[in-house]
Amino acid sequence: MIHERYEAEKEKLRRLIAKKNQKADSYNGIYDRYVDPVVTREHIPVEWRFDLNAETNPYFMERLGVNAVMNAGAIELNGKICLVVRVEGNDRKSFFAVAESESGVDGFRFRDEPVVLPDTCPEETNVYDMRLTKHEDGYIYGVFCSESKDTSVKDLSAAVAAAGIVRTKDLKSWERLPNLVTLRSPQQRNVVLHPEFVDGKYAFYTRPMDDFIDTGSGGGVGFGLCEDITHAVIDEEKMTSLRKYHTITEAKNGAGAVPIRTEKGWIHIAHGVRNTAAGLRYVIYAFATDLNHPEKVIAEPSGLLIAPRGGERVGDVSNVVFTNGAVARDNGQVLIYYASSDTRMHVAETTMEKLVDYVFHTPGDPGRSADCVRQRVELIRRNRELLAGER
Ligand code: M1P
Repeated sequence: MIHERYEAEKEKLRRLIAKKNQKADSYNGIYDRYVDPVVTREHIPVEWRFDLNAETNPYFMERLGVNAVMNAGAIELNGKICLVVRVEGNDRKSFFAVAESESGVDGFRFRDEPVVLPDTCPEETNVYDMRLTKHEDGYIYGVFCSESKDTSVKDLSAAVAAAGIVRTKDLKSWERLPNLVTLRSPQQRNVVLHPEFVDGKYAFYTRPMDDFIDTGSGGGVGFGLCEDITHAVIDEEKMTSLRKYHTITEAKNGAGAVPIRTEKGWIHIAHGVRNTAAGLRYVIYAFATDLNHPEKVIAEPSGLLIAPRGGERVGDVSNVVFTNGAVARDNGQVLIYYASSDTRMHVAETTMEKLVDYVFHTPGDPGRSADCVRQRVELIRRNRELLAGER
């Protein structure tokens, strides 16, 4: 017998999914935020959490709770926006699940069951943060973090991060390929597959790391080529977007969404991390690379694009915004999906034109307070002259 509480919980979920999202009234001219998060733990189907049987679950308890949803890869497929969401159970293990929406800003609904990836790595403890690349070879690739316990040291928390690779055509059946091997970097996280061949090879943005948390000698976002995606091995990693002292990327950075092709260059939306007395602070930033040399940075607007604001600042890992998915639609709309504080998913909406304008016309970071204030005073004076002329 189905528990009487089931319908009430299902109705709550129906109302949540039917709720229209509104643009927030904060303004920066670059993108619009939305009032409500687009996917939260409350969006998880009731059947995924509860045993519905009144006999085996008389109190209608959550038997397999979900703690958070975050860090979703994003893609447009058959006219729908599909997010491959990182769902974290109460047991701290993450898995992937596809949530779909027509609008991309509301109405996200999870498919009937989560993604069950081929279980090919017995030592793999956790999987998370999939980037979805529609590659010109015809596959959709998912590159994600495959985390295992580091058994070579005594520290209970020691772990090893590698880049897992899967491919699909429909986000339903998935083929698992061997993990990426980077010959010169012991660990990898935040790896993104470039959507086009470069010199006839598969190209990856990497994030070389000496350690699971600290990037150590890793200087920023790397870039490497490999011949065969079914046994992906990268030897040399060139550097693209660098970590820099006293910037938003000082502690670390990492590639986020799959780069977006524009007439002027590839636009990258990534994350940067700095350390504070309150812990690490993660923000989202953007830069552009050369169309023919996707590792060569050609435009770097100063500072952050999206920072955690208001309620976004609080969650399981507070003061974090993180992106690993954006969709550029044929009508020019660009949807940037980001998680706040490792807890829920949001969207920021802009257009290709605005994104290009932002990346190529926002001044760069002059690097020192004295130069930054000069930069700002110049802007103010130009504006004052303009205002005086118009009066
Ligand atoms: O907790 C914030 C983020 O931390 C990691 O990012 P990075 O590798 O740059 O430190 C990731 O584990 C990510 O999942 C998480 O959101």
